[in-house]
Formats: sequence, structure tokens, C-alpha cells
Amino acid sequence: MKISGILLIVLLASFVIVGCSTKEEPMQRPNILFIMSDDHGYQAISSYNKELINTPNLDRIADEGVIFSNSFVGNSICAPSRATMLTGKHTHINGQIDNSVSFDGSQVTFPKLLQAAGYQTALIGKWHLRSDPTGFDYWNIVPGQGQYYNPDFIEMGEKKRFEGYVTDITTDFALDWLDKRDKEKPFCLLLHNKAPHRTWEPDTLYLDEFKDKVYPAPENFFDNYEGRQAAAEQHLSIRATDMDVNYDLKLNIKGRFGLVDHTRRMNEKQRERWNKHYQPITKDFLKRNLEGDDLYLWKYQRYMRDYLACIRSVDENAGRVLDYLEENGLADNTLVVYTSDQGFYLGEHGWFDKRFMYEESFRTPLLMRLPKGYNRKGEISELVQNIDYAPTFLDFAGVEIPPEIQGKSLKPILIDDKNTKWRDAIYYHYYEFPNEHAVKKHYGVRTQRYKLIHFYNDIDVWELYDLEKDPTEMHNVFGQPEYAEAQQKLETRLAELRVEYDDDTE
Ligand SMILES: [Ca+2]
Repeated sequence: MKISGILLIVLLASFVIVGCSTKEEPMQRPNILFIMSDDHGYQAISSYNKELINTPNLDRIADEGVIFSNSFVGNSICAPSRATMLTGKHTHINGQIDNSVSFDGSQVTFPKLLQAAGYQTALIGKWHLRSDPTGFDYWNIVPGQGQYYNPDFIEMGEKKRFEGYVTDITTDFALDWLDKRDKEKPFCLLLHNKAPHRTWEPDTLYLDEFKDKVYPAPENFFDNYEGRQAAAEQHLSIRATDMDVNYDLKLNIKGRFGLVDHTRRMNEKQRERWNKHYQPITKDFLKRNLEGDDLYLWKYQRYMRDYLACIRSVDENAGRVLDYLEENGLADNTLVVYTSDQGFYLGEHGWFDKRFMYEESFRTPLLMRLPKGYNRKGEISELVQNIDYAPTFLDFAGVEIPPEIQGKSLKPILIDDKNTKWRDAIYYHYYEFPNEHAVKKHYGVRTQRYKLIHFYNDIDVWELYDLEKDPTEMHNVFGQPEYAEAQQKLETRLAELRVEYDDDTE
């Protein structure tokens, strides 16, 4: 009796300890699934915005986890953003200041550190850093920007063509790798979609689903850029020929790049569906003879239909991966991250593309479903940036974060540590000028309420926005007396950040 009584107490005590530890202790060395798309604006995820598209699968990540409402990049363009994520450093430090240079793959990156700590690492999909990937046990990437239909993939250096639609194939490869991996080790999988990058070519199966949808143009679609010289001189306008009726909008008429044939890689079935969809659109367009605002709004609708149809595949394929995790008992011990390499203009200011430090391209979606033991749920409004991804992944994996990394681990926020002191401001610097899109070089600082930007190089212009009163950034209040104090504080903060992040480039 006595012995069994003691046994019972011991059993109860151990039950309590085990019970507590699974409830309170964050899961050690979880798997990391890092899904990223290319140019996916937060406006096109229904967790952020219900006006454009329903994305039930991406919403699953947010509903079961967290959604960052103040997530930003450090340099809003493809290759720089990717280099930032890999290194946890701003682009003037990692060397990838624009798309024209090749990434220095000898640098320390988070996949290398995870690999050294016993993680299996894989990269599948878009890479876009020119040099061969380093730090991955397995990689299978699209060359450059990649192709939407029957795309080429380079698997560990060997190029082959695959039949199908790129977003599906990328996910097929990811699921295949997950199946074949060494199941004794934790994994870190980078599943990086090519979609929905320009020229927004949807799966031919989804074309008709979006054909008759009508989208509300943003309030500032007809922005006249008053008081904003750099905004006035850009070339990312839907209204101008920057958005081409043939190259971008798939009309079968000569545009400014001549006559681009979007069907050249397609098989017969795909081409048949494509032509059946787009030929009547060309016909209708020629018949209407649109001009002025009517033409601009027509272009906007065409753009949105194609862009959002691409997102349809991104969402569906995210669902396939989430299902795989659940069916294979991996949901509780995997950190799932969904993001984009930057945001994108979906008609705001009359634009497509990215690059500017204005909200739509500076922001990027960030959703996470957390492993067991991480208690944070719902919206997170702290200012976070893509320099934070590398230290976060390392921290989750229990790997020491190198002091040179400029980002901060999000783990304290995610375990809901109320004592966390977080940053009050983030830094931005864009360099790619001159370029087709003519967005001038600029750097700046953003706090929860304000944004200060300095455009330089061929101009010397400062802009200040009060995001509380002017969330769409239509009124540059730089130099206005009522903002003198705020402006002075921001100028000081910007100078401090340039010292902190060691940026003397200008
Ligand atoms: Ca991009």
C-alpha cells in the first residue's frame, strides 16, 4: 500500500511536470517551413484585406497563428530582399544593393548555420541571386525569374524542363523532398514561389474564374503626385504605357515591346485555353476604343484579374503543404512562415510594381503558425523587418545568433514575453536607379506614426508623412511648422539608425 501510494505520487508528479512542460515550454528545434512568394502584396491576402480575393489556406496560417500588421522590408526589390533574409543584414552590408549584382554566397547565412546545427536544409523554387545556392542539402530552383508554364528547374546544377504550372510544380518538388527527407533530423525548407511576379500569368485552369470580377480601384488611383517629385517622375504607372497592353495585359496587339507571345512555352491544351480566354478580350478591347480614365480603369481590371488568378494558385498550393504537415504529424512541431520578398502596388497611386518606401511596397505580408508552446495569437503590431527572419529561425533552432546580424529574433514576441523591449523605428534604403521604373534612390525611417524619406542622387528631396492622418501618403508635410518637432526627432532617429546599421552610402 505504502509503495503503491508513493508510486502514485511519483506518477502524478511526473504527469504534472510533463503536463506543464508541454504547456509552457516552447518546442525545441522545431522544423521550419518558410514559404515566400514574389511580389505578393498584403492587400491580396484575405486575412489582411477582404476586398480583393479569398485566400482560405493562407488565412489558416493566420487564424491558427499570428499575423504581423507592421511587417516591412529593408529594400523593396527581389534579390536585395532575398539576400537580406538569408543574412539578417541590410543590403549595404550583404552587398546585394540591387538586382544587377551576384550574391556573395560565401557569406554566413541562416541556412548554413542551421545545416551546421544538424538541420536538413532545402531550397525549392525561385532564388534569383545569380550565384549557386549555398547552405542547402538540396536545392532545385528556377533560372532567373523563372517561367510560368512548363518551366525549367535547375536541380543541384542540372537543368530540366517540367510539364505543368510553376506554382504547382514548385509545391510538388517540396512535398517530394519532405517525403524523402531523413526523418530523424529537423528540417528547414524554403519554398519560394515565382508567382505572382510580372507578367502575372495565371494557371489556364483559373483564367475564367476571374474573368467577370470587378475590383474597386483604390481611392488614390488617379493621384496627381502633388508635392512629391519622386512619385511624379516614376515609371510604374498603370495609366501610362509603363503597363503595356501586350506584354503586361496579354492583348494580341503590338505594344512597346513589340508583339510578345505569352504562349511560346505552352503545350497545346494550355494554349487552347489561353487563346479561348484572351482572344475575345483583345477583340472586345479593339471594339471599345477606350480613352482616358475609361482606358486606365480597364487596364486596372485586367491587371487585377491576372494578378489575383496567380494568387489563387499560390493559396491553393500553400493549402497542400499545410495538409501534408497535418497528415504527417508535423503540424505541432513546425514553424510555418508565409511572406513575400516585398509588397506590391495594386493600383494605389495608379501603380503596379514596388521599390518605393511608401506603404504598399515597403510593407510585406507576414503570417506565422507557431510550434507548440509559443503562445502568441492574432495580430502583432510591433515593427518588424526582413532582417529579423534569420535571427528568428536561428533562435527557434537554439543556434547562437552571430553578433554581426542586424535583425532581432522575434521569439520573445512569439512566446509573448511581456518584458520584451522592441524597436521604435525601422530603416530603409533603395538603390536601383537609373532603371526601367525610374524610382529614385532613397532612404528613410518609419516609426509607428511617421515616415521620413530622403530622395537623393539626381534630386535632393525630403518627404514626411503623418501615417495616422494620412495613411495613403498623399500629403508631404516636410517643412510644415506644425510638424517641426516630429520632423526634428525623425531626422535625429534616422541619423542614429544610419550609424547603428553602419550605412554611410548616399
Ligand atoms: Ca519581388
